[in-house]
This record gives sequence, structure tokens and C-alpha cells, in this order.
Amino acid sequence: MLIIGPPGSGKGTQAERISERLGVVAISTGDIFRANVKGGTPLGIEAKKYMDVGDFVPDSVTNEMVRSRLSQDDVENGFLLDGYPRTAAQVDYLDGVLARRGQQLDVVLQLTADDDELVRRLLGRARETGRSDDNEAVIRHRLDLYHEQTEKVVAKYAEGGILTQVDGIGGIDEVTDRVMAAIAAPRIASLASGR
Ligand code: B4P
Repeated sequence: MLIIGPPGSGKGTQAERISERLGVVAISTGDIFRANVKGGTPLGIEAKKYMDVGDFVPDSVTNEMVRSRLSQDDVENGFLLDGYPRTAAQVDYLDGVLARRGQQLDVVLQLTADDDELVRRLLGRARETGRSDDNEAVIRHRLDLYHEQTEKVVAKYAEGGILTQVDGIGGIDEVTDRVMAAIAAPRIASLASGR
């Protein structure tokens, strides 16, 4: 399963909850990058240059990181990817990785919210956590990239018939309820029942 949405739409927030309820591991590329930045690893030093200004980390770096993460044992019974893929090239790469593993995506969940609400939330987070990419200019740039590049990714999955959209506006519990109801729809019930 994938969770896609603009920055601040609640991806990380909801991914944690969905992962608990479905009993599948959640993998956030943003979290992996931040852990590497914190640990001062070569990957973190490279990623920080892009993250601080709100750019995507290059596909070559991100794809290899995801391939390596998906080769671990805990993803055998399923996984929830949060924040990946964000570019058309990442979609193609993920398709290849999954095909080689004999796996396929069951559902792509898109969380939606308007830009003003997203900026408001991320500025709120900036006050609480001081994340280096949560200042208004960088937030606007991240939103522009989402509209320019990641919406094409969403369109691709819509064409493939596996996209489910959920309104991300409302309280966190309310959004979780919507997500779980969307996942329980007959087409993807096998996922919710832990197939
Ligand atoms: P991410 O970590 O994915 O950051 P994000 O888009 O801001 O989402 P996040 O999950 O943190 O926030 P959420 O919406 O849950 O990426 C960070 C950077 O890493 C990227 O800019 C890029 O540089 C790099 N990167 C990551 N993946 C990449 C890839 N595939 N390719 C290239 N580069 C990549 O929550 C935001 C805030 O809203 C929180 O404070 C939360 O409390 C609040 N919130 C959530 N739901 C709410 C609700 N319903 N109501 C009110 N507030 C809510």
C-alpha cells in the first residue's frame, strides 16, 4: 500500500495509525532521511542539502534506499510506503522492484487538503518541532513540487484503477476513520483483513 499526499496532509500521522491497525510495517522515506541526517551518515549529509531547501532528494539516491529497505524480511507480508514514490521515475523504479519480488500494490491512498490548510499545519509544526524544512518559503516550494511532479504520480495510479482518495481535512481521528472505511471497501478488503 502507498500513502501519497502533499506535505502536511497527514501522511506520516496517518501512516503510523494504519500500520498499527493493519499490522504492516510503515516505511517513510522522509523519516529514513531524517534519521540519516541526525546520525550524520553520508546519505544524511547528501540528503540534507536537498531537504533543507525543499527539493526532492535525487531519484538515484532515494530509489536505492527504498530498494534496500524493501529487501528486509519484515516487508514480506506487506508494507505501507509513506512519501514514496513522488516522481514518475520513482514509480517506474518501484514497479520494477515489486515485479522482481513477485509483489503488487493493492491500494494507493491519496490524502487531500488545500494549500492554505497545509501551510497553516506545517507552520504549526515548525513552532513545535523546529523542523528545518518547515518555514513558509520552503513549504511553498514543497507544495509546488507536489503539484508539478507528484500529482502526475497520482494520475498514473488512478489510471491503473488502484487509487482511493480520502479528504484529509478534519480531526486526526476523523481522518483515520475515513481512511479505514476506504480501505474496508470490498475491492481492497483483502488488505484490511490481513491477507
Ligand atoms: P516527508 O517526511 O514525507 O515530509 P512531509 O511531506 O511534510 O510529510 P509528513 O509526513 O512529515 O507530514 P504530515 O503530512 O503527516 O518529506 C520530507 C522531505 O524528505 C521532502 O521534502 C524531500 O526533501 C525528502 N523526501 C522524502 N521522500 C522523498 C522521495 N520519495 N523522493 C525525494 N525526496 C524525498 O503532517 C504534517 C503536520 O500536520 C503534523 O504536524 C501533524 O500533526 C499535522 N496534522 C496531520 N493531520 C492533521 C489533521 N487532520 N488536522 C490537523 N493537523 C494535522
